[in-house]
Amino acid sequence: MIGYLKTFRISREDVSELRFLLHGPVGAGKSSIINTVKSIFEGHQFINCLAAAEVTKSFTVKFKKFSLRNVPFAMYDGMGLEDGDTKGVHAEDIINALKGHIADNYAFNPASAIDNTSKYYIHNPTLNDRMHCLVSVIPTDRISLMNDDTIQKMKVIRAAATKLEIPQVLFMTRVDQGCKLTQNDLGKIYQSKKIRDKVMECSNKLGVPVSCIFPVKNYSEENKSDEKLDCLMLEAFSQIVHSANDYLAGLNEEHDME
Ligand SMILES: Nc1nc2c(ncn2[C@@H]2O[C@H](COP(=O)(O)OP(=O)(O)O)[C@@H](O)[C@H]2O)c(=O)[nH]1
Ligand SMILES: [Mg+2]
Repeated sequence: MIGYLKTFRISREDVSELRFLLHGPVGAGKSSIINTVKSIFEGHQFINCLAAAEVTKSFTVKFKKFSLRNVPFAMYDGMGLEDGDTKGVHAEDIINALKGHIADNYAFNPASAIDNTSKYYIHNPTLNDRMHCLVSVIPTDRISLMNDDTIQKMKVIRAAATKLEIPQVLFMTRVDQGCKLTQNDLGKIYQSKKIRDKVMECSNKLGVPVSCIFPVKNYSEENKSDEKLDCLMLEAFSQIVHSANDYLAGLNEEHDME
C-alpha cells in the first residue's frame, strides 16, 4: 500500500499537491496523526514533538502546513476547536481555510475570524490554495464526553464542506484507549464490539456515514515501529488520498475559477 502511495500521481496537472485539513477538538490527536503519517512515509522513528503533553488547552496556534517528503501530500493542522465562540479556532476560519483563503503560518485569532485585510488573507484562491479533503478527528475514548458546542461547530464545518463539495472523512483516534481487546492486539480492531459501538456513536453524533469513519491508532509513547498500526493508518490515509483525487478529477474548469 505504501509503495502505491509513494508513486502516486495526482489526477490533474495543475494541482501540485493534495491538501488535507484536519480539524477537531483539542486533544483529539490531530498533531499525532501528522506525526504518525510522517514517520510512516519518511521511515524515521516516531518523535513526539508536535503532540501536546497536556490536553486542556490548544497547543497549535498557527495554520501550519506539514509536507511529506517525496510524495505530493500536505496536511494542515488547525488550532483545536474549543467550546464557546471566543476560545479555540473559529468555525468560520476552518471554512475560510477550506476555501483557500488562509495562507500558511497565519496565527489564528481566538477572538475573531480572519480579516480580509490581513496579509494572510488570499483573495482569489486557486485550486492549489484550497483544501481537497476535510478530515474530522475524534478521540474514541472521549466521544461520549464531547460537549454540544464542539459537536455543533464540527457540524457547521462539515455542512460547509458539503456545500463546497469537498470530500470528508472522520478519523477516530485513540482506539487503544477505547477498547482493551484492541489495546492488547490492534489486529483485533474489526472484531471489537466496543469499537463498532464507538463508530456508531460517532456517526450518530456528527451525522457522518459509518463508511466514512476510520478507527486509527497513532504513535504516542511507543518508539518502535508497529506494522499493524502503520497498516491501519495507511488504510485511512489511502482513503483521503483517493477521495481528494476523485474530487479534483471531477471538477471542471469553471469550478476552478469560482
Ligand atoms: N494512546 C493513544 N494516545 C494518543 C493517540 N493519539 C494521540 N494520543 C495522545 O493524545 C494526546 C493529544 O494528542 P495531540 O496529537 O496533541 O492532539 P491535538 O490537540 O488534536 O493535536 C497526546 O498526549 C497524544 O500522545 C492514540 O492513538 N493512542
Ligand atoms: Mg495539536
